[in-house]
Amino acid sequence: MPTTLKEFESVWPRLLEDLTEHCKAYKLPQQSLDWFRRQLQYNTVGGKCNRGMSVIDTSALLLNKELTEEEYFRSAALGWMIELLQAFFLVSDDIMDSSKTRRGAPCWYRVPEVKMIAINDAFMLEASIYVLLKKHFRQEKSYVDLIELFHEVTFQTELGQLCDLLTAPEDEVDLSNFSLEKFTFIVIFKTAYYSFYLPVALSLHFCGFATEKNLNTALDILIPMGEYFQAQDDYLDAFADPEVLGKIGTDIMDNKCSWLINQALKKVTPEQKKILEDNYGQKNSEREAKVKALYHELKLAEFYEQWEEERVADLRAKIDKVDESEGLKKEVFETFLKKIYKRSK
Ligand code: DMA
Ligand code: MG
Ligand code: MG
Ligand code: MG
Repeated sequence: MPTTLKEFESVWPRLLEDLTEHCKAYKLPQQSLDWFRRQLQYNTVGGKCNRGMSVIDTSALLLNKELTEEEYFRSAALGWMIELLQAFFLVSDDIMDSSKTRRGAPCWYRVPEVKMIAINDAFMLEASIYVLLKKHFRQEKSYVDLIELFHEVTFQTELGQLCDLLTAPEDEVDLSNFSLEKFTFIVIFKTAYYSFYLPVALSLHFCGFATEKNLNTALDILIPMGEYFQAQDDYLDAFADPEVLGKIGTDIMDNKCSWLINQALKKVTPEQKKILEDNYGQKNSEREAKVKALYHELKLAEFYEQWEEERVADLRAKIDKVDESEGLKKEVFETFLKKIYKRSK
């Protein structure tokens, strides 16, 4: 049985207490401690937690048994470290993308008393990973591998964010800057490594199955899966109901090299291209609406649905070929794919 959000969330208070104790040892003034606890809660808890929970589900599948209480706690702790990493990226991403809402609430930097303190808060979310990793995994043979994995995946994500931001300058809209090649680099680096490869790689280390072959197989499937997931994120940015999605899309106004604009550019007539040139990347909701209307005219939603079926068929074919001889299981990837196929949030 896959774990539930309720079970996963029940582990969080213990980790919050670990972080609190660490600060108390430094005699951190009460006001700062209260702030740190509040922002940890605000930014880390309340999401879908698919990334975090998949460390637990993957571990149960790899070990082929129900996890003991101790194993559950430890794999959940690794899962929460991914959620902390995600919180660090999201708090920063929302500042850089001028976003308004996240998980149905104001983005942290938009809470009136927070503003740019959010920058330091983001750093502290990241640093918390290594406090917890040291406390709970210091004695493991895999400790250095786990640290290196978090460091490398963080660097990869930051490369993706860099390319995402540089491809979307605020003051200069030049649609010829976009291409599917750039899109592919951006989404693999900013999303696929930390959202898809990281949970499975952590679980492989945790279970003692982190052979080179297994890690490579994981990369080979999870990077394209993450690519598909971020194309979905880009599609939902324009087409989903913000109430359901929990965030208001900003990609058109932010001049992003998204999946939709790249597909639109392949389909437009010269007249339609002019509409994009005049209206894309402007902080103006009427212009944004014109771009969305063109997306509808180009039938991008229907095209997306068809594209999704092809991607999923490719992924299923890849999963089918997984070599299970070193302890990896096809089911790990099947479960992952099931969670994101046709998602609406
Ligand atoms: C997501 O990019 C990538 C990271 C590292 C947060 P995004 O800006 O499309 O995410 P969202 O749509 O959630 O703001
Ligand atoms: Mg964003
Ligand atoms: Mg972004
Ligand atoms: Mg997005």
